[in-house]
Amino acid sequence: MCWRRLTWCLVLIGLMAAAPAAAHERKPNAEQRAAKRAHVGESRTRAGVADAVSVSDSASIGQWSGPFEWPLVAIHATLLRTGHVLVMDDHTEVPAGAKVWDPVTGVFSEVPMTSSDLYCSGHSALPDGRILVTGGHTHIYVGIPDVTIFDPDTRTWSLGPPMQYGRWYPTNTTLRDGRVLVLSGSVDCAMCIADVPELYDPVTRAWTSMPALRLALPLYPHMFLLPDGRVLAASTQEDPIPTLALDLEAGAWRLVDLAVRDGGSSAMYRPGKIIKSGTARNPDYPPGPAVATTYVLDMTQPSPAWRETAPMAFPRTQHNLTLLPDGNVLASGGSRNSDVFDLGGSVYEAELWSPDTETWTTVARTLRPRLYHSTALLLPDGRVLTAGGGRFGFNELNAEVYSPPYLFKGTRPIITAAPAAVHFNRAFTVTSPDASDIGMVSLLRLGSVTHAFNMEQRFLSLGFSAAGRALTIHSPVDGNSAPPGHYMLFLVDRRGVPSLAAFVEVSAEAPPPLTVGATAPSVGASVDLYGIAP
Ligand SMILES: [Cu+2]
Repeated sequence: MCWRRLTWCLVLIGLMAAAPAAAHERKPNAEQRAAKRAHVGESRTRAGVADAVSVSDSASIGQWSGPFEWPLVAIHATLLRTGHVLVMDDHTEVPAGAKVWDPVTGVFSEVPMTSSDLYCSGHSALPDGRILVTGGHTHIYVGIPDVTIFDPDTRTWSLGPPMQYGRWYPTNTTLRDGRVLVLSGSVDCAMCIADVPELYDPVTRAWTSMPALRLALPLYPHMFLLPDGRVLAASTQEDPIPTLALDLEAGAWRLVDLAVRDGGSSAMYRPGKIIKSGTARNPDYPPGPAVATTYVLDMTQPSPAWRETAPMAFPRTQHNLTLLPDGNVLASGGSRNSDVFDLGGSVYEAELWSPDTETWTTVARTLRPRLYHSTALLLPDGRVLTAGGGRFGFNELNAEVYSPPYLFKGTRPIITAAPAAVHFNRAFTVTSPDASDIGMVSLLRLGSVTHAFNMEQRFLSLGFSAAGRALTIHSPVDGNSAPPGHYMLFLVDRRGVPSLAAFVEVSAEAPPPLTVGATAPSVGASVDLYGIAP
């Protein structure tokens, strides 16, 4: 742990002095009661996606269902390899505040967790599908070093070996061999960033600290494992930053793009290609307006730099970007300003981004705001769950589910058989009566989302050929393209209509060793992470 550089500390102290007090402890119970009264719908969702089609509009703008009353604020949401969703709230508000939601039946199961408050933790899936939760909450800006693991089969929690540092708002990034890199998070004050990266090995159940790579990234950095094995820091939850990449094998941070481009949410929409849009904003800062700007970065180019593309139709902060099986990106929720108490700033319209045209299209509106602490998650049936928002600001004890336009364009292709597991860089077979009509085979890692960033989602379009009812598909070449673990495989027809997902475990026959270099870090003398002159 260290204090951030003095200039940054002074700026933040100034901001904090003007910020609303007791950010994560506010309990607007009257608002919660009002929210319950305002909610319509039912407490269970149905699996059907086409049973309420409202004719032609839905084929162009999609359709929202809900809101459905929920028993907790979905601050954290993770798709499990069982097809269920692990949801977590602030445990001080909802004792043992974790539940599992079944998207097919709409039923919640209790999965009590009482040894730590996992609010504002990091989370990701281990290669076997268990969920690794790092850090959590004791107080605003005070993290815990706890490591908590959820088993989706037994629906039980266990404690792993603790990290060296307490972390509140950390980011987990799964690496090519299934190890998990954990970065950032507050230790015990607003300026006390856990700047030493830590690496968890699920085989040895041991942590490795990497003090030579220390870097005080702002909270919840948007990290991406690139196809070449580097780990990109594209932006963060709270502040714009210059763009850096961590080369673990060389043991160095390298500057990618010195230009500070804002991004409130980010996603890797193709291997090595990142989109970010809107405004990064810590809601503890004084409120400010959001922007609609959108940038893309192609890390497969020799000299990558952010390139501005057409903006969203609406300024947003605290929105979510969700990768879809047809390769497009959904922006949902967020606010025109960072005042979490101003529901008037809510953006209800969703937008779809096409990587082909690099433009946004406004689609259907939600009924509820999705502001700070809201989540969005791709489900195995191709719909997108949005839920939560609150526990600082208005508590949204409800969820809505979006059916994108592709679910209103006719019959869905069918997967009749798919392997449960594949190894890297192999051909495998999926059978479908629609094989001759398939235009894309997409593979999406199961999402794990909180604080406007999905730490796990990634999209791959797999090479394939069709013969009769068989599709011969080429698996991801290695763990840098697709870290070992569980994925949703979709067949997408030539109209862009996806099948239901088949769950596929992707792994190496023998995991390649990942060596971590011991040389000193090299961030670059001219780099100022926070845009503040030294
Ligand atoms: Cu939080």
